[in-house]
Amino acid sequence: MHAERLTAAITNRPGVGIVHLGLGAFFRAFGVPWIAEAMRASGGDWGVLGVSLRSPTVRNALQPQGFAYTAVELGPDGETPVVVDTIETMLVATEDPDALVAAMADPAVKIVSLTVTEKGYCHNPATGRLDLDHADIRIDLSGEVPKSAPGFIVRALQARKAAGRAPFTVLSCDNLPNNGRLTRGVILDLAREVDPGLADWIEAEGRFPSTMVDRIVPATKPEDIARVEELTGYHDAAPVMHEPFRQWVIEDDFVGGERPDLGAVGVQMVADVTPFEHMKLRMLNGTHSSLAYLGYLAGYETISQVAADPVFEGFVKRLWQDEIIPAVAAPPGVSLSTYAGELFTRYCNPAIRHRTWQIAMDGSQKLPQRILSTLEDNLAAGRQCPGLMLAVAAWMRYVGGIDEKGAPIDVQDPLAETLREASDSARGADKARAILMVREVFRPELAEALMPGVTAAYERLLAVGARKAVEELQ
Ligand code: CS2
Repeated sequence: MHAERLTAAITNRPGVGIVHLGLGAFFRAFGVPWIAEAMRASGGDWGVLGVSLRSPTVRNALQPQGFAYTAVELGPDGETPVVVDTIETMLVATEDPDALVAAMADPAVKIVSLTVTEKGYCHNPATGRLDLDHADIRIDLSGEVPKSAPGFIVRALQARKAAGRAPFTVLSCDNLPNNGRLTRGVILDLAREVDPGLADWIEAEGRFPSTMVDRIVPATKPEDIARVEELTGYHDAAPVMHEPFRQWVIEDDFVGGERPDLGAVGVQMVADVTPFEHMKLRMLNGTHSSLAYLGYLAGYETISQVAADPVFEGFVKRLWQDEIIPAVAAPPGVSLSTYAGELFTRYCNPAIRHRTWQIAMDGSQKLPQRILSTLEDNLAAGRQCPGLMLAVAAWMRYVGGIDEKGAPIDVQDPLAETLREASDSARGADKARAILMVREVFRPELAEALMPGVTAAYERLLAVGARKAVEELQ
């Protein structure tokens, strides 16, 4: 049955209404199934055209399966596989950039959604503005064909304007603060370089609703593919594994009001997403990153292993209670301590093998909204934050590239080289001072305010190691 659904030529497919840039495991386990549910509930042509901006891997895996795949929910009651068949087709931007621009300019497309990760917006993490010196943006501005996600969006909007069509709604689904506003700023900055008239048109007609997205979806591992085959009897080359929990909060501000009926299937359509997104970025992603760096240094492979260590359990609970909740305004009707308790239960799910190394990736792009903004608010209010300082120090130790046993760390970060050079330029806790000078991450005033606490925490990491340094805080 499962195999038949996966391989059957799917008839009565809806037309493409959404182009999704950066179709990875997260959106296939989150947005695509949710859009499918909305179409089942209320109809509409909201089929998804998926885009890989660089690598053909996902397209190559999905094409022979008619772009259908298995999403497996890993819950307390076991594994539940579901077939998702809402992806109409996929394009790889590097193979045929013109086809992608044409697809985005098609009048049937009403929404361009994105999960391109923090670095895909080509902005400066410390300021949130487009980085005009970014290598991909330079190509967007000088080359025949665009390279970056903002580059494709601007080019396609230009084509729509020239054809007298309305713009599409740009729906960012990445973990960035005010992701809609940030995307709008980046797109307008780029459009203004291309043609001020285009920028004015986007400013007036374009819509960039902010969103909060939440579901833990670890990268699919080879053993997951084998497990899905065991479970379903079918070899799916690209299944996705996810937790049961999901939450999607979207500002209801779409061009012409055109969107799938997501509100009918549990998506929260709101006027202002800010309190939800603050809560999630600071409480979930902030502790995820803290546990990832400290846990990695302590020798743990996954978040559930870290959470099972009582020392880390005490640490993260105190972090929420003493340092994060005081810096978060609760969304209407939400109890932040209940939310923290639910997060801890999610982290403990042993079926979710979410590697500390995966979460540790791209820290230079993640830290500002996950940890530094909370620290800033606490410092301004005169609140101590030894736990968050230790987390920042652990990140610094991590990007130094050598673990506590002297083994190299595979640091994945667009600023990896800069950070490594800063770390290598000094000795002992002076390494922390040197990294605080990296202006893409720390504004000067913030660096100064963090200096005493972060260097002291870094010293403890050097002296006693991550686990003991965490224990000392209890
Ligand atoms: C994680 C997120 O990898 C990471 O940085 O913190 O992907 C996290 O799992 C999601 O935001 C959960 O919604």
